[in-house]
Amino acid sequence: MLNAQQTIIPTPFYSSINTTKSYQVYRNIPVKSEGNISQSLLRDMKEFLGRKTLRVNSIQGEIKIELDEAMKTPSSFSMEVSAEGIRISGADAEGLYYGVNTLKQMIQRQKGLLSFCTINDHPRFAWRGFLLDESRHFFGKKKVLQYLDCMAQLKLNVFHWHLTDETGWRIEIKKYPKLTTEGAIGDYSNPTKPAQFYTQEEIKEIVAYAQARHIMILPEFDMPGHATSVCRSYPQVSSGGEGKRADFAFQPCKEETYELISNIMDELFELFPAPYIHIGGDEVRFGNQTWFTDPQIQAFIKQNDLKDERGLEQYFIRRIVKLVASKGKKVIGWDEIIDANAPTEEVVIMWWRHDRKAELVKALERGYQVILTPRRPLYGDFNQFETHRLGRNWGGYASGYNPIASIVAFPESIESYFKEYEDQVMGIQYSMWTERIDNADRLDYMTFPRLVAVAESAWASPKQKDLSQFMHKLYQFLPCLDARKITYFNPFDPKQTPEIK
Ligand code: TNX
Repeated sequence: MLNAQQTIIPTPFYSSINTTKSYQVYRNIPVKSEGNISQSLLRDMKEFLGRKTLRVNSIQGEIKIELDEAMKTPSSFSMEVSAEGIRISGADAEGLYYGVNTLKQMIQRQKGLLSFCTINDHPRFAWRGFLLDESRHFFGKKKVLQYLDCMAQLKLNVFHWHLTDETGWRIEIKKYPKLTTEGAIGDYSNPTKPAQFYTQEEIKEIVAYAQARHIMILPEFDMPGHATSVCRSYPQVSSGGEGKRADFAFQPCKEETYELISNIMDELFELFPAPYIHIGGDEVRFGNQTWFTDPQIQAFIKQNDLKDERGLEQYFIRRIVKLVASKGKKVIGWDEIIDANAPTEEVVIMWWRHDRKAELVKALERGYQVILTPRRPLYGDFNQFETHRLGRNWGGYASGYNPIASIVAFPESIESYFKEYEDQVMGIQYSMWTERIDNADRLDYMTFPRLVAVAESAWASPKQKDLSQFMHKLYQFLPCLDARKITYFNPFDPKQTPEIK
């Protein structure tokens, strides 16, 4: 008989097992609750028991689900399997949700025959994220809902939705209809593809679906660079670079620009209840050449004592941070925004440039909260095996890819950089950029099963992490992906699944 550490993904913080005694769950087991428990959670548990291939029999004991306010760790739960049945205690709604989720995994894996055991569990990180880029290629509602289900099963809790970028604007904004009638046309493979985007009604439905699974949706509105799709739709706010990168950046010296951004944010904040908005802030220098020559912009830099174009970029970021704060939210931005020196209470840094550890250290030293999503090992558009050629790599195919093992080893692999600042590390995120991913099968293939390893690193305590045990559990988990009809790379037989195009 296996204990919870050996069967559950992600690995629980603590479990002890008595292998000589077990409790059989039958379909007709009563489900009881104590404290303020969500009705949908109870309904869900009952439905699960009814749906499964469990037998009906005369039973002893019950499943008891209770809120225990004495439990202090957020999102924590405990579970006890004994002759009396199963008791799940949760510190809060998330804890209860994860407790029920864990019990479902156990019943499924062990066909309802559970060894007596005790589990005490809580996440290592509060931020357990997954980014999906739907600007470069659009995958649509059905795919997003399926991924939210997978995330919930893996105890991931933030869906970072990259809905705006150079290629396309993917969300209906009532005040600026051209964002979708024009800005949503085309994708990375086909610039004339008819407009693809989410209506506000669809967004509301997806946000509610995520909320029911304790997943926060973080919208991203990329600025001042990567703003081509907005700038082409509303040229009065546009500036930018040369050639392909014309219209890449907002015109940072016009009041009209800030008005447009503010109005768009008002609609976004109506749709997304998250306390944060991601404002991008990356790679501005890729397409802001006109900032260096436009007389109006040059005069503005002088008038405002901004030193240079980089100073202007930082001015823009500080202004947006203030704007967002005035609307009661906080900003998250890519690590380029550290130097804007915006207040640490109002900004969270997402560190992505794995080759610039100094930026991570700088953010921590300056007191920012940080989320870790370095290209290596956490970008999903990177290859996952040495023979693969269609994804990105860094420094050569032989070693520049992101294998599962490197994800399981993260973030301990870089812990010397944040050791003294653990409290400021909110968590980790897998980021799925889609320039090179133009269909759902390839999206699945690049996401799975690596996302399972991300869940392990985001949830499990470092003391519990063990690569060979994880791989053993992953092998058992693959049928769950089959059941969901998800295409995946098989790390146990890499040659058998050729690289999916
Ligand atoms: C860098 S992540 C980007 C993205 C690309 C990604 C591709 C970031 C802040 N900028 O715009 O999609 O690399 O790997």
